Amino acid sequence: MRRIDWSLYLVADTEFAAGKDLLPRIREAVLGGVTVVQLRAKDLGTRDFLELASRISEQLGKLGVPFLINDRVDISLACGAAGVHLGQDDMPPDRAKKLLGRSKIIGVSVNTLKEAREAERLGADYVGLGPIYATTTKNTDLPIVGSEGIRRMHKLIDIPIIAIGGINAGNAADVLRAGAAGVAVVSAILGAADARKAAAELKKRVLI
Ligand code: TZP
Ligand code: MG
Repeated sequence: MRRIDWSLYLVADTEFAAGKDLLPRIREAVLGGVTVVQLRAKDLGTRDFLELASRISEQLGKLGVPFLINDRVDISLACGAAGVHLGQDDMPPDRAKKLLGRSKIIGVSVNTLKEAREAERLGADYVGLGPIYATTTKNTDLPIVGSEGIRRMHKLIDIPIIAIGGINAGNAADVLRAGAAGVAVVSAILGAADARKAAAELKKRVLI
């Protein structure tokens, strides 16, 4: 796997962005400083998901930013993405790696140290740890991790920790100081009127 700059990770969520065109927003966000993009499309069928993923993949290829697909190994392969982001109920990372090959990136969502250790053992390249703070973007009853939870995990696992959930320009620096390799956001960028400006504002706080 090539070296990735995890510092500002945009989760491009089609449900959150409903009614708005994601492509120009993603482009603006990258121009503002986003370093990784994941497409999360829980509301799209396979055909629409693949069509959108292919357009984003082409755009991000030109911009030189790695592109990951949420949940779907098949869509990741079909659109030529850099990898996949898997939840606890999705395909285990070792099986996904077998299908995708060693050069592709595999991320796993975790909420506990046990889940993070298991993801690392099974060959995940990074973990997405959350929710760090309260968020209304994702319906979840998982416990809040907080910056202390990042700090504890950082001591015990070797793969990068990407923090997610309720992160904005006001708390991003705390998250990085606790040991996260980057911050992942939905609303802090996609909910802003100006995605480029919002990304640039976050970027200033996550530069180490
Ligand atoms: N996973 C854990 S929290 C979350 C996801 C996808 C939502 C993050 O959204 P926001 O708007 O950055 O809090
Ligand atoms: Mg999933």
